[in-house]
Amino acid sequence: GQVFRLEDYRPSDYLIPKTSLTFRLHPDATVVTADLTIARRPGADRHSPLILDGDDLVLKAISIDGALLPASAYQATPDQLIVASPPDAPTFRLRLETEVSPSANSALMGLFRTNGAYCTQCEAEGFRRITYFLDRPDILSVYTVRIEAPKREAPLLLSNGNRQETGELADGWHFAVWHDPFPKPSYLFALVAGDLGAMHDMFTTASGRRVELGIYVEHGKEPFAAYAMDALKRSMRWDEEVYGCEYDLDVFNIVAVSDFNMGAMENKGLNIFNDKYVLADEETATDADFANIEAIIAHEYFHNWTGNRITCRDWFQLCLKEGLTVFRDHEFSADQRSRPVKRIAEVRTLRAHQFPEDQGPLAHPVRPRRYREINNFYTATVYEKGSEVVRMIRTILGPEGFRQGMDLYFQRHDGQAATIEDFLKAFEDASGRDLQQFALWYHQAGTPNLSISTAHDAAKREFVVEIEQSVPPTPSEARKRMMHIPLAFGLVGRDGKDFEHGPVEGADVENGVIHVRKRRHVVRFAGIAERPALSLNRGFSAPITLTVEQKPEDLFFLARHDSDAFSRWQAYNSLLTDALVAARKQAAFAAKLADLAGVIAGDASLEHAFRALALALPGEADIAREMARDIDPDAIFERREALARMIAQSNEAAFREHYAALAFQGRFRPDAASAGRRALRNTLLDYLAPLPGGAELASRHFVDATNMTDRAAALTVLVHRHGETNEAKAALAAFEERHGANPLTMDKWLMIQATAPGAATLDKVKTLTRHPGFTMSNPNRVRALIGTFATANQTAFNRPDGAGYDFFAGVVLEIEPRNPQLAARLATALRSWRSLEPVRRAKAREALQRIAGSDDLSADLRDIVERTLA
Ligand code: BAL
Ligand code: ZN
Repeated sequence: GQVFRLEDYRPSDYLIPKTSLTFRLHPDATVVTADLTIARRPGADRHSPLILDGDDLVLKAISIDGALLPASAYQATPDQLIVASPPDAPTFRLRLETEVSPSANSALMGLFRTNGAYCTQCEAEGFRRITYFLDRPDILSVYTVRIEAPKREAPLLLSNGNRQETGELADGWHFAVWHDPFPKPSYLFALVAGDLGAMHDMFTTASGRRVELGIYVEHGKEPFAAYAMDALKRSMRWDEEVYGCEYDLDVFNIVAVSDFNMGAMENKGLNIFNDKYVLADEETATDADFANIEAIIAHEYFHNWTGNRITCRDWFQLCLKEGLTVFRDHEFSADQRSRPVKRIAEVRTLRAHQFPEDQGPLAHPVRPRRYREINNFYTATVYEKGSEVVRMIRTILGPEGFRQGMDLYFQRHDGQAATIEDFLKAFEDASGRDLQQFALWYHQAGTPNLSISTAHDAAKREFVVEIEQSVPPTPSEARKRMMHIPLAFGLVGRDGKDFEHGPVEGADVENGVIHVRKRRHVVRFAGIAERPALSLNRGFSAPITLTVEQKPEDLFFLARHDSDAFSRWQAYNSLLTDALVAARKQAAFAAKLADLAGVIAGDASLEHAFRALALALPGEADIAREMARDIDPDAIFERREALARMIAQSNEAAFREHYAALAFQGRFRPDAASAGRRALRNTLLDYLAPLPGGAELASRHFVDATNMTDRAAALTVLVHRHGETNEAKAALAAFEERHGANPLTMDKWLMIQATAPGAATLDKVKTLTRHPGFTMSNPNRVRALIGTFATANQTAFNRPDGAGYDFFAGVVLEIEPRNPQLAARLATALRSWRSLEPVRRAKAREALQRIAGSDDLSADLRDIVERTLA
C-alpha cells in the first residue's frame, strides 16, 4: 500500500470555503447532494486539476456553476474524482450527487445505520465515503446541512452547529437545516437522524450565553444519561475556569449509539458516543464506568477548543489535538476526584498499554513521520504518551508559564489547522525557554531509561547522584539522540521530610526537578549531612523507566513516608514487582512485604482508593514486561497467585476485619470517595477468596450487592477463583437472568468469563461466541469477549499449544471483511509475540503469518500484521 510521509506535505491547490449538503435519507439509497464553493489557493498553479477524494462512491451527477459537466471533462472512480481543467475564476460552484447505502455500511465509517437510526463517523477519512471532497484536515469549510427524512422513521434530525430551519415536506417527510458558522475540517462533520429519546438541560457560559444541552439515547434509556449530563456541565465550567475556554454555539448535543468503532467523537456541536460511555446507573454500571464516562464526556467537550477551533494541519499532527486533550481530561478528573489516585491510575494505564507498544514492533513517535493507514495511529503513544509530553511542558514551564503558553496558542491559532511546531513555539515565545531538545519527545520513539546510582560522603556532607540516560532502538530508528527529561525528585530524611539541599553541581536543578539533558550527569548536592532515601520521578514527571541501585529498606521507608503520594505507591509497587520478577526466596523480604500490606490496608490516614491501588498486585502483563524476554505466562501466573496467597494468609484476621468494616448500607453515590470504599472492600475480597470459605464469602458478596461494582467484583472472584463451584455457576445464571436484556451489562458477563485464568477458558470463549447475546457485528461485544480474552487473559490466550492464537486469528479474519478497523485494532494483541518463550513464540508467529497470508486483506489489517512480523 501507499506510504504517506510527513515531509511530503503540500497545501492543497484548491480550498472549499463553503459546503452545502443535502441528504435525502434512505436505508439503502441515500442521495447526497454537495454544493461546494471552490476557490483556487492564492499562489497555486492556474492549471492544476481539481482532485477530490472518494471511497467506495458512485457519482450520479456533476455540474459546475449550474452547467452539467460533459463526460470528457471529468473522471470519476469510486476512490477519486478528477476535474482536469476547472474554471479559471476566483471561485466556482461544484455540485455533486452521490448515492450511498447506509445499511450496507458495516465498516461504521461514513454514513451508517445503528439500531434503526442514521449516524456518521468521519474521522479520520470517513467523509469521502459520503461525497467526493478534499478530505484532509487543513481544508476548513463553513457547512450548511439540510436533512430530509420520513418524519415517522426519523423525527429527530441533527447536524453540526445551530438549527436554522425546519419544515414539512410531501408524503410524510420533513426536513431540518443546520448551519455551523465555524469553519471546520470534514472529519468533524456529523449527522444523526432517527427516533431517539432525549434528556435536556441548560448551561449559561461565563459571558452569559445560554446553551441548550441535549443527550439523545434509545427510548426508555433517558434516565441513564443523567450522570453524563452532570459530567458535561462540570466539564463546561472547568474549561472556563482553568483555561478561559467558553462554549461558542447555542446548542451542544450528544448522541449515544450502540454500534461504534471508537469510544466517542468530538464533531462540532454534535458529539457522537459509543453508548458504553454515556449510559450509567448503579444497577448497570461500575464505578470504573462512571469514571470513564466523566473522562470521555470531558475529553470530547474539551476538543471544542483543542481539536475543533484549532485543528491539525495533517494527520501526522494527530497528537496536537489528542495528547493535549487527554492531558486536559486527566487534569479535569484529577480536580473532580483525587489527584494522587488519578495519577496512579494514569501511570498504570500508560505502562500497561503504551510501554509495550513503545517496546515492540509497532513503536512509533508521538508524532509519526509516516503511515500507511491513519486509522492505526489512534494509539496509546499518540494519546497517552502525547498527554505525558504536554504534562512535561507544564513541569518545565511551571503552571503559570504553561497557562501563558496555552493562551498564546489559542490566540495565535484559533481558526487554523496547526502543527506541533506551532504548539511548541507558543510555549517558547510565552516563556522564553528553548524547547528544541525537548521536542525530541515528539519525534523519537522508545521509552528512555535512566540508570541511577548514589553515594553519600558524610565528611563532605555531599550526596552524589549518577545518572545515565539511554534510549532503546525502535523500528527504523536505530540511533537515538539524548532527550531532555524533567526528573522530579526528593531527598528524604529519616523524619520523612525532604532535605533542603545546598548548591548543586552537574545538572540544572530547579523546583525539585533535575533536568537530565545529557547521556551522563554526576549531580552533587551540597549540605546533606545524612544519607537520604532518594525519591525519584515523583508524580511520574517523565514517562520513562528507571533502573536504580536502591536498598530495599529505602523502598520500604519511602512506601511509608514519601511526601509524594504517587512515589509512596510506586515504592511499594516496585517492591512487589521485585518479589514477583526476581522471585526472591528470602522469607524475611516477603514477610516485610506482607506486613506492609497489612499496614497500608488499615492506615486510616490514606484514602480508600489509594489503599486499594497499593494492594493491587502488579498484573501478569506488568510482570511479563519487567521480565522482557522468554515469557512463560503460566509461571508468572503461579508466582503471582503464591504472593497473593501469602499476603492474604499473613493478614487474614485484619483483612477480614477491614472487609467487614467497609460494608456500607447507605444510598448509592458514584463519587470518588464512595467508589474508593467499594474498591478497597472488593480488593480485600479478592485477597480473601482463595482462603477457606472464600467461595461462600464471594457468593454472599454477590447476593448482597446493591450495585454493579460489587456484583461484578464478586462474580469475577467466583468465576476466576472458584469457577467449578455451584456458587460460581449460580451467580453466572443469576447475573444473566437479571441483566440478559441489557447488552452493555452483559458485556461484563462475557468479559468476566473471557478472562478466567487457565487453558480451559478458550473452549468457554468459543461457546460464548454462539450465545444469543453475542454478535461479531457489534464492536462492543467483540471487544468484551474476544478483545479481553486476547489482551487480559495471559494463560488462556497464550496456551502453549497455540490454540488460543489460532482461534484468535480465525476471528480476526472473520471480522476483517466487515469491519477492517476493528479487526486491525484487535490484531495488535499479538504485538508482544517476540518476548514469549520459544514454543509460544513460534505458535504466535504462525498465527500472524496465517493472517498475513490471507487474500484481499484490508490496508488496515495488512499494515498491522506486516509491521508486527517485520
Ligand atoms: N477523535 C477521536 C475520538 C477522540 O479522541 O476524541
Ligand atoms: Zn480525542
